[in-house]
Amino acid sequence: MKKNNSIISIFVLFIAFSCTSEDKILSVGERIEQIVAESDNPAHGGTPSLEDLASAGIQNATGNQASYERAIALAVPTPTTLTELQDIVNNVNDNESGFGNNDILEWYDEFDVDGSPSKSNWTYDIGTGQSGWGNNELQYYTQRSDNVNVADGLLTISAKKENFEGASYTSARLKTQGEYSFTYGKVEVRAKLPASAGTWPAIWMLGTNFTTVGWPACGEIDIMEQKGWDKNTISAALHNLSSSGNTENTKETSVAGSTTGFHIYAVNWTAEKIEFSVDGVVFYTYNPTVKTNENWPYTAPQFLILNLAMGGSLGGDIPSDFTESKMEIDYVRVYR
Ligand SMILES: [Ca+2]
Repeated sequence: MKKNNSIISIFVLFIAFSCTSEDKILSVGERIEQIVAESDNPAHGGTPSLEDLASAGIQNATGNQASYERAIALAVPTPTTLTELQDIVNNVNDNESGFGNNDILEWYDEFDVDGSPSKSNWTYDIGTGQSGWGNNELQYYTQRSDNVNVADGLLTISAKKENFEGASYTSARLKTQGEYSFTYGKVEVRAKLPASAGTWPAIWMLGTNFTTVGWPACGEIDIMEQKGWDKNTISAALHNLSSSGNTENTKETSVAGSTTGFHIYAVNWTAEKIEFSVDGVVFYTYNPTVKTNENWPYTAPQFLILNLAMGGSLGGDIPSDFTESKMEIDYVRVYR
């Protein structure tokens, strides 16, 4: 906010100077060009601010500032007219009300830069958590390259058998918490799942208010989980105040070759329903007819989590000869 005010101040000074020296005020088109130029790096506190948009003549810029910045920066072609900019703002407004088409790419990681995952996209949960992250999981999560690495266009999360900080296994758990969250949208994750028994891979989301209202009030959306003892099946689930833990809001589907090839695990979240699919085929829709605070906390931002657990309630028994198993992810894309 401080930065935005200073930008406005500079702009006002510029107008004042222009008026006295050349009597020239920026046209709306020039102001939009300036806004677009300032939006080149929106992930790092870029502009435009809501005030900037309003000063350019944009109506109803009532949504989330970061969403406008991302949408303008990602727009192809770059908006250069008031109409184009207004269309983008209108689309963001639709998305944030939950009635958008979820067909415009807003955030993604293609994992095309080797090394550690992008620090501007991902943070980590480290350690064993309380009671094995609530599920009696056996791994110690690290952010070492041994457990999480990007190479050849893929993110690889490797679970290993090794003695580490008192645990017998290591692995990794990445999240976008603090970096990216969204309300309503479509998530697509192209992944190849770990083959070994005893592994429990998960692609899921938690409400950002997790830290204040706790679980399950924050709402959890499980896009893909796979049990350690059935590598031909995956499941999707919802956890909230109406049902959590051994939730009644869950459904399985068979995915032949889930550990030998890549498949696209997706969720389409709108104000009306949450649809889960594999390779474009919807297998579960959650849409309580009467939505309450208990069964539908899904009106607020959620962040993404990718992890590979060992053992625990859904990992089950780990073979004594287990050494290593990995989940590979080609991309994570969010459309709104
Ligand atoms: Ca990739």
